[in-house]
Amino acid sequence: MHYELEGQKIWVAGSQGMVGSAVVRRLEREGCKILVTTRAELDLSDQSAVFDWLNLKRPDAIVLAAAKVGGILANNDHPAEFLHDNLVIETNIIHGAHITGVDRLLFLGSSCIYPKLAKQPIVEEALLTGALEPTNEWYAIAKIAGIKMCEAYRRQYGRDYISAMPTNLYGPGDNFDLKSSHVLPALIRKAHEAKLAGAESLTIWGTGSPMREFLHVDDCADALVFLLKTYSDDMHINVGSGSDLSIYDLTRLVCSAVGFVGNIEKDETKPDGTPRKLMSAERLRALGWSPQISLEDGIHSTYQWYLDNAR
Ligand code: GFB
Repeated sequence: MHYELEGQKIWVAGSQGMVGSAVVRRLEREGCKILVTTRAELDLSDQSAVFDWLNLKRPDAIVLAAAKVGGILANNDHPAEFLHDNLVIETNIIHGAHITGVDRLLFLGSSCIYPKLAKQPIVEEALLTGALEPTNEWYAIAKIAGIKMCEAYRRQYGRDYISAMPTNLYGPGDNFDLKSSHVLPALIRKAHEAKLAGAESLTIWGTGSPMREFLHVDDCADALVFLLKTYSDDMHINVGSGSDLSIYDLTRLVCSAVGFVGNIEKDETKPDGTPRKLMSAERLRALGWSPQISLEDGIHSTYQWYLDNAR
């Protein structure tokens, strides 16, 4: 399958977010016309506004990177918003795409769609084979609904809608707010602030033993554009780096990149979440894609981005 992007009109929904903006940067090399919207221009939770906008702009394809996202505590504390906001965005855009005749759409899920205790590395077929991780089941259920919508519109209407499941992402444009962020940007900020304060230690959440896989957002965007050009299948596809490490080891890597030499304390009143979620990268590798940015390089460049932009 080859979907030619040159000359096509591609809407990146969520273009102001970390993933959407990386997809825009990557698509700029493809010779396509990129449509973007700000929150003020188009409220993605407003169904009629989304349908009207699609009717007016008539994109050829959509990358659905818009979502309400957050780290373990944000997910745990705001189940209603994580479920509702994501369902609304997905139904508005996927159904809107169908009724306005958009034939190609790439939906972004998440590795948390898989069962909490799935066999590792997690293959795509593990979806819906077991109970979800309770801290993020609301987000996971919304994302599973999005995957199933793509599958349903393929099956019933022959629409070429596909789904990709990125692992834990990080990079430029990330959220560094300590309450709502994911672990990697939180650790960069904690290590940086501890270094400036001359602190003896920094504190991580949980036991430090959960294993996580990380992928730089520019690698993720490259994989998504690759899939947009080459992939057409009912089955969602994992987008990961293929290796993982413990949160404690990640903390040591971040501290070394930032230059913080103090101790690492643990706040075990905070949740660990799922013990491990390493996705199998085999399906995507077999198609000919693999990541280019090592975790060490990615942490260094993201720290630099934080120093230049986010502080
Ligand atoms: O990245 P994170 O928030 O999300 O946390 P999940 C990963 C692990 O890092 C957990 C630990 O075990 C956290 O307890 N951790 C240690 C920290 N220190 C910190 C810290 O300062 N901040 C944060 N945030 N974590 C999310 C899901 O799960 O992953 C979402 O909730 C989504 O739905 C996302 O799927 C990719 O990997 O646990």
